[in-house]
Amino acid sequence: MKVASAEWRSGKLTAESLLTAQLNLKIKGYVIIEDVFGETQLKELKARFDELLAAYVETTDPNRGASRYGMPLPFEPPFASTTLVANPIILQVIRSILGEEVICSFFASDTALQGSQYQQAHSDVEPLFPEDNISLPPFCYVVNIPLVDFRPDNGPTEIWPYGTHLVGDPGVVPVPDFTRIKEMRESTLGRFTEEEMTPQQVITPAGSVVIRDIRMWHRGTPNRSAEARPMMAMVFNRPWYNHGVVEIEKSQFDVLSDEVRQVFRKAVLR
Ligand SMILES: O=C(O)CCC(=O)C(=O)O
Repeated sequence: MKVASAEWRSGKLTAESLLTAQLNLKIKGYVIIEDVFGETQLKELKARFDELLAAYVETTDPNRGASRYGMPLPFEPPFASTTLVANPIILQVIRSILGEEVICSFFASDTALQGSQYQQAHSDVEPLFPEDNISLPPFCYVVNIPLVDFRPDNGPTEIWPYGTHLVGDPGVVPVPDFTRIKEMRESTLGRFTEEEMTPQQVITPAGSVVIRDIRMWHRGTPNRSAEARPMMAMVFNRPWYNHGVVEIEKSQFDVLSDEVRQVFRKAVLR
């Protein structure tokens, strides 16, 4: 969805825009907010990201499937800018569903390099009440920030919207062990998700932000281009949900605005 300039200026969506975002998240399981970041900010983010990724790849084996890296990000500039980690519009949307007390509990990235293959479709979390098999209201959102345009050829994320985020049956929700991707893909469920339920590619330009229900089934796809396909990944959740923890240098935390500190109040300070 597009945000009007008056909304960017005031840092607040109108009631109608907010409703659009909420309906997308609740019914489809995701919403894309366009034009959140401009060229200058993107360039700065990408330049620093490329340096970190090059060093990481030197010392680390692929950890999200072949030629894929889940890389932690340092909570410092240019990544830890307020427009990125506590963007007023993004927070307004998330808080309007998860409540004012929302916290950020994950700050990292996912990169598909040339040669990466399909991941098994998966939800990022196990059902919260596995013994009851119930569909629950949203409690946790992933915020993905593409650092390059997501195109059909460079490994865009694929998603199964309109309902997979509401499936609470632990016998059905795919939560793969990434060492068993081949086996999982050959399973009944792996075939079913592809043949009976066609996924959608997230094709969106750099500068947009994808907010998705953490439960929605999704997967990485092959990057057939020569360049890496990086995206930042943050997780925002209701404060009682134990998703993870962000680590922040005390000196970095001390200079954060009150607004940012509020969202990162459960971070571990080093
Ligand atoms: O990189 C992507 O597009 C998705 C990655 C992902 O879902 C994962 O590694 O769990």
